[in-house]
Amino acid sequence: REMSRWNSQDASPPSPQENVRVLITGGLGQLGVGLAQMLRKQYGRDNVILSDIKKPPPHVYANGPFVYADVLDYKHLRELIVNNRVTWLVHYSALLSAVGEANVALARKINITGLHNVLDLALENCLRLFVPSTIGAFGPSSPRDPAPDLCVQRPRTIYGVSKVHGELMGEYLHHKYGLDFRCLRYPGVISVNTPPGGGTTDYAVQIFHDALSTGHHECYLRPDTRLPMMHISDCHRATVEFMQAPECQLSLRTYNIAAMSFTPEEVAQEIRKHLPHLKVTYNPDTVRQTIADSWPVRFDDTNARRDWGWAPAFGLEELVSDMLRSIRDKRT
Ligand code: AKB
Repeated sequence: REMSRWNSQDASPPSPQENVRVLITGGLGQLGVGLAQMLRKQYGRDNVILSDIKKPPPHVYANGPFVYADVLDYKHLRELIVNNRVTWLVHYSALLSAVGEANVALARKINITGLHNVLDLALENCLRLFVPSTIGAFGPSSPRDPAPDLCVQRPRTIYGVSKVHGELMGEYLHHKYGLDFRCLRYPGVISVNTPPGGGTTDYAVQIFHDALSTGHHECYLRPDTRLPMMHISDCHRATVEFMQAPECQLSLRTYNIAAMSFTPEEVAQEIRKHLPHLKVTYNPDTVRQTIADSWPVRFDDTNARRDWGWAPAFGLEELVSDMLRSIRDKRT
């Protein structure tokens, strides 16, 4: 697998007229299905291919193409990209912070080896490549309130280390070979339809389900743990708008995006405006509390706002109303 393919005569970057054909890896995690839905509205159902190593539920098959793809299988991934004339790759396959600490070897394999495969394939096939990064790419020595785009990044989780590695590799290949690498640092993402899997910010999804079912949430973080968060529809819209931004507008290749920051107690208070009887008890677990304490409490996203017009639609109030309404709708 030689990187020099990028310089050969047979590969040229896609022209603006060229059909956008998207492949999403790790498509059955928290973010893939919703992003595919948004992209399909703009580029057509069959031009957005979801992939994962798991068997999807029937509605995923019904809504558009789905293929098996293991990011550790370089040759098969290459075959998919070539046969499907893929032009954009969205690389969602990764182990999140808490689950990564519980299985460092697997996290290293998926988050680093898998990323290397995707970077090589993007170079070789002149793809526009999106790789998400995270608030977890910062650590205890980073400025936390707010964390700017460019600062010290010494994360203490394998997840964070792999994400910093991804940011740096992508930017290196962009500067050296012109890879169209694009990376957003996501806050904790709050969604209804697709649960998060093994993150430190997951409580902020579970608390809504508990509020509507038992009326009691046991939180694994302290009540005053403030973290940046975002509604999933803002996250998808940011991703699509960033992928569509003309290259000449991008002064960076890795941007923070922000929407709101809250603590467990603040989100609980906002939920109590709708459900006054919500009870929250706190039982901090050492692993997730230590991770959260090392992450930014606020994100500075002025560069994203200036360069490509990022603006969130959801604040805490809108997020809480929308989550409660959506969960209720789903149940009826
Ligand atoms: C996690 O908690 O690991 C993720 C993230 C903030 O990247 N949700």
